[in-house]
Amino acid sequence: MPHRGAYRSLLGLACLAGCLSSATSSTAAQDAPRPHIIHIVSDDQGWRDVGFHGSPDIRTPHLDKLAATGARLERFYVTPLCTPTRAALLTGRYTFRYGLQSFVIPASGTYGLPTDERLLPQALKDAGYDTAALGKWHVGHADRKFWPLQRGFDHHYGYLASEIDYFTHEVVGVPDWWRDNEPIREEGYSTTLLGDEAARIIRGHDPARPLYLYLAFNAPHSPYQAPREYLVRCADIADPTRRTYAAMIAAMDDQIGRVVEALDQSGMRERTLILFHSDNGGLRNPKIAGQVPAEPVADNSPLRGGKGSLYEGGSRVVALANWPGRIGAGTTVDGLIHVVDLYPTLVTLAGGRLDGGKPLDGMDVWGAINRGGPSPRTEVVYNIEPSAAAIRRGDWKLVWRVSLPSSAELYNLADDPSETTDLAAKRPDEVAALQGRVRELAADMVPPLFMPEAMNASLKLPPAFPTAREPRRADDPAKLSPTD
Ligand SMILES: [Ca+2]
Repeated sequence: MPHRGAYRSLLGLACLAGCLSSATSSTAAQDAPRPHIIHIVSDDQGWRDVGFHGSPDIRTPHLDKLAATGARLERFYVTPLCTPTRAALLTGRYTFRYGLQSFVIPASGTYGLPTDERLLPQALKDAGYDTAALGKWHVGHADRKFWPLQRGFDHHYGYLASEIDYFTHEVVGVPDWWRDNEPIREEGYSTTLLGDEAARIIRGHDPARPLYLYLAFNAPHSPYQAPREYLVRCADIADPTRRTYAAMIAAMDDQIGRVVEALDQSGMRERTLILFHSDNGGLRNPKIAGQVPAEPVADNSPLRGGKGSLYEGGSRVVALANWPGRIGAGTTVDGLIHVVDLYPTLVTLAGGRLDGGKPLDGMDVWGAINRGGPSPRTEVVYNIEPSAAAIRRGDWKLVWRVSLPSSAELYNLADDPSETTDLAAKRPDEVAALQGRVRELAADMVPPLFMPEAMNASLKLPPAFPTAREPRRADDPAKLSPTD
C-alpha cells in the first residue's frame, strides 16, 4: 500500500486534473443557455429492457425516440442498489464516504443521507433554479430532516421509503404518498400520477426560469402491477410476470412521452436537457426483490448479474441524454460516466458553484455527452464496503470479496464485457494494483449506517417459532401426551 502522503499527492494531482477539465468544460458551458433539466430515473430496469437496446418484447417508443434524437450513454454506471445510487446522484460523492454503501434503507430504517452533505438540488437552487422531486426518494424517511423539501427541493410529490404498492401507495401496509411534507390519499396508478404531476408542473412553469425536475419512477420495481390496458397491450408476452413487467415499462414510457409533449407545448423543449437512466440493473436475484417477493424477469444481457451484484449487470445501466441542437442526434457515448458525475456536470451547465460542499468524486463529463468525445473518467468505483469491493481502472476490473473465504476476480472489460473469463491467476500484477487502489480509498470509508441498525432491529424482533399457539398450563394432562 503506498504511503498515505503519496496518496494525498496523487489525489492532489487528480483534483488539479479535474479542475482543469472542469474549467475547460465550464467555458464550453458558458456558450450554452442554462437548460431546464428533466432528470428521469427508472427503478430496477434491465439493460436490455428498452427498445433501443434490442429488446425482443419490451416496447419503449418514446425512450427510443429520445435516444435516436440524442445520445445513448453506453457506459453509464450507477451503484448496484436503490439508496446508494440516489445518494451518489444527489451528492456527487461515492457512498462509502458517508455510510450508505451497504444495502438500502429498509422500511424500518431510521437513518438517512447525512445532512452535512450538500445536494444537487441545493446547488441548483443557489444557481437560481426552481427544483421539484417527484416519485421515489429512498434516502431517508424516518425524520423530516431527511425529506426532499429539507434537502433543496421546492416541491415534492410521491413517496419516501423503499417500495410501494402501485395502486394503494402503501409500503408494508402503511400509506406512503406525500405532497410537500403532508400525507395524502389519492386514487390512481403511481406511474400515471407521477406523469400527471410532471406534465402539470411543466405546463405551469415560467419558461424564463430554469427548472430542475427530478422524476423518479418506481417502475418497473416490484411488486409487479400494471393497469389492464397495458396488460392487454403486452398480451403477446407469454410469461405472465414478464408481461406485467413489460406493461409497467410501457406505462412509464407513455408518461415520458407526455412529459416531452408538455415541454413541446410549453415552448421549453429547445432549452431542455432530458436525462434518463435506471437506478441499478434489472433484478436477477429474488432474494433482493424488496418487501414483495418477485421472480427475476429483467433482462440484462449480455451483461453478467443484476441488481445487487458487483458484476456489470448491477451497475452498467440503460441511459440517454437529449437536448435538441446541443446533443447530436444518434450520438453514442462510449466514455465512462458514473452517476456521481451528474452533480458537477449539471451544476456547471447551470452556471452554479461546485465549491460549496465536500470534495466531489464526480467529474464534469459534458464534453463526452454533447460531442461523444472522450470522458475524463478512467476509474469507476462499483462499491467499497467492509465485505466486498469492485473497481475498474481503464479496461481492468477487480471484483474482490474480502469476507472469508475471500476471492479476487479480474476481468478485461474491453475483451470480455460479459465477465466470463477470470484472469486473476494470469495477471496478479493487475490484481495487486487494483487491490492497492481499493485499500487507498477504503482508508476514508465510513462504517455502513445499515449494519448497527439492522443488528439492533433484528435483536428486538420476536422469536420465530414454527407455529403460534397458547401455552398449556403445567398441570394440563394433555401436556403429558407422549405424542406431543
Ligand atoms: Ca432500484
